[in-house]
Amino acid sequence: MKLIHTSDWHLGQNFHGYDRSADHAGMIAQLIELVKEERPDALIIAGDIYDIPVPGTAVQKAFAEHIVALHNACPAMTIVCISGNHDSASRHEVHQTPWEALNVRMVGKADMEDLSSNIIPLPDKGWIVAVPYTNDRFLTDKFYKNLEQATKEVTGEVLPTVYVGHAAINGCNFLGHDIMSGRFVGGIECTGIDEIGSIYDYIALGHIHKAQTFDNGRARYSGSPLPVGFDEIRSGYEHSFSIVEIESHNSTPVIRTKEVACGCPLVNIPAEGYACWDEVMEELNNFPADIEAYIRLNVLLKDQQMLPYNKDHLITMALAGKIAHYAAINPTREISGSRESAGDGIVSLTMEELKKTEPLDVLKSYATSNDIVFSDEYNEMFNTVIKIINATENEN
Ligand SMILES: [Mn+2]
Repeated sequence: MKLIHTSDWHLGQNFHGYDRSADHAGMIAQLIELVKEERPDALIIAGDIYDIPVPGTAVQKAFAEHIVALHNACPAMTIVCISGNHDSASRHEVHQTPWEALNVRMVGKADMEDLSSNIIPLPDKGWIVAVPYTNDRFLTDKFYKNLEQATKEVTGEVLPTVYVGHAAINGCNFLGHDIMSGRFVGGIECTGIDEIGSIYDYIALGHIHKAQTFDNGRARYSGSPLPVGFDEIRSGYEHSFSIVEIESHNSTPVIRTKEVACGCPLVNIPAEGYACWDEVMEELNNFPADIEAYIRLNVLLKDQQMLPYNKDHLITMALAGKIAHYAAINPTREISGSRESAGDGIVSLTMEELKKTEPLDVLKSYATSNDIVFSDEYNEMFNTVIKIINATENEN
């Protein structure tokens, strides 16, 4: 069985006010070429097709055209597309029936009473078990066990069997994701790879944007084919499609990757870490006029230092006559004096991140970075304080 595995397209993304549809179309063109070259039995799209649950009609139209073009590139190929946490599960299935006529399986839910759209045969080649993201507590241990049992019965355990999912797996590398935003903190909502089951020869995952293989080569995040944010272009990040070949049931998959070129690249200034405003602006002033890119400025502020009041004007001047696009400033503050003991002295949360973070998580992260064991007693004391504050606020 031969697969092409991709995920996390995030079509329709509003990227700091810019429209990335041309970049997405360029990514799809590269995928079409790959499909023509490889002629796989299946193309797997493991969720986060869209960036938001209700994308604009132009984005939905583009998606339909992309999928039809992929189908036409290799009509014998089955396309399996599950919904991710950014997609609407019910909208994902609206056109399930006409899509089936083009050998495309749109899977938005998993229902133990009817797994007909979840256990998908690839005639004479194998099976694909497709389970979309679900945000309730539905995917329990019991669900996975029952699904594995049903899969054994339907498939007869003869041909290669592939699981497709959109989930965070314990112990994987979250680099580039905002791990303080709550979803991933403390491993909450993470699934153990063992829970999913042992019958599957390959576990094709979406959700985490950093491509990575784990569980002895049996499970993989294909990663986002295009960087979705500026933290996805730090060193160690690669954006690609995965080509997976499975010789027979119970054999180890052989995985290759095909790198994806991004039409309009994302550029951090400086490339790694942060620099003071003057250094950042010097680099921006020297940025080549003929390179199209989205630029984020990573500015290190010291003590009470603020960003210049005329920063927008200064940035506009630095980019005058150039084809690069300014996208965002990512400031961080270095605090000296009383906080010198705080690890490297850099408070790693921006204000935006801090606003989205639970107070308890801020405290826990502070404790961790200072090698303080955060005991249950601290936990209780802090919750008591929060309760008192909330009660006082409600009175006012
Ligand atoms: Mn995603």
